[in-house]
Amino acid sequence: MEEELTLVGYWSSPFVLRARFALNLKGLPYAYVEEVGLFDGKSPLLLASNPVHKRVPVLIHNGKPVPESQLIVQYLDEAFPASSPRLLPRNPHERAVARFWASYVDGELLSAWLPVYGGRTGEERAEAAGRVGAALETLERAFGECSKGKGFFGGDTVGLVDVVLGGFVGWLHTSEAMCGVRLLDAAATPLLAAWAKRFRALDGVKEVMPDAQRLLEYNLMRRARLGLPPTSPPPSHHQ
Ligand SMILES: N[C@@H](CCC(=O)N[C@@H](CS)C(=O)NCC(=O)O)C(=O)O
Repeated sequence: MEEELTLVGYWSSPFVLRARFALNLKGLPYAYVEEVGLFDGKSPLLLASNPVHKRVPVLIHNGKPVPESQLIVQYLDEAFPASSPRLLPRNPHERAVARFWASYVDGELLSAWLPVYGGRTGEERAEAAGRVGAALETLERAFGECSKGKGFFGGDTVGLVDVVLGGFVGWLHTSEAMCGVRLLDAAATPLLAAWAKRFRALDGVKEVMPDAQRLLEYNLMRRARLGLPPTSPPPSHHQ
């Protein structure tokens, strides 16, 4: 049977990027549909395929929708077991460990990150960046354990945690311009800084990784629409 894969997405979304990375790295052909009205009137396709949360990404496989980025990544691994790389380890304990760190990214890292670009004051954003830094230090230790001295959380090849954290790499690299704090910095988290460089250079990743300047412009536009002042780093936090 011919497989039909469609991804409904939005270019700047770290969650959509995860799904794109997984599809691209596995070499699965898919149609990409940009949800142009994500913040101003969602498309009938999005409303029908994710009626509960109405958010991107949604993967539609042979007409059946799968919402939620982490579920999509895991679904692709299960639905296309012959497509490498396998993103989830075969060993049940290693698989549980990978899921733990993937869920840590959406819990600790994401909740700390949101005020870095959505915070009202420079101080608020810099304080949030400090919390992101602490979460990244924890992930630095996780990288040491999961990668076993190889290049990725998944070992020699990319795995679930690489793809999940990888969705944030483009945004994390904008932190200095947003709040004056450099994140994914070799001085603080050398393993993660090197990993981020390695990850964003991969075929299948580099083509869809959003450009930092475009993200900054997008963030300014979103902030203006939400009535928030523009981001300019407080001078005391310049590095
Ligand atoms: N937990 C979801 C989060 C998805 C999400 O927040 N998507 C945002 C774009 S970054 C969205 O669709 N926002 C539109 C809205 O909330 O109305 C996932 O992992 O897929």
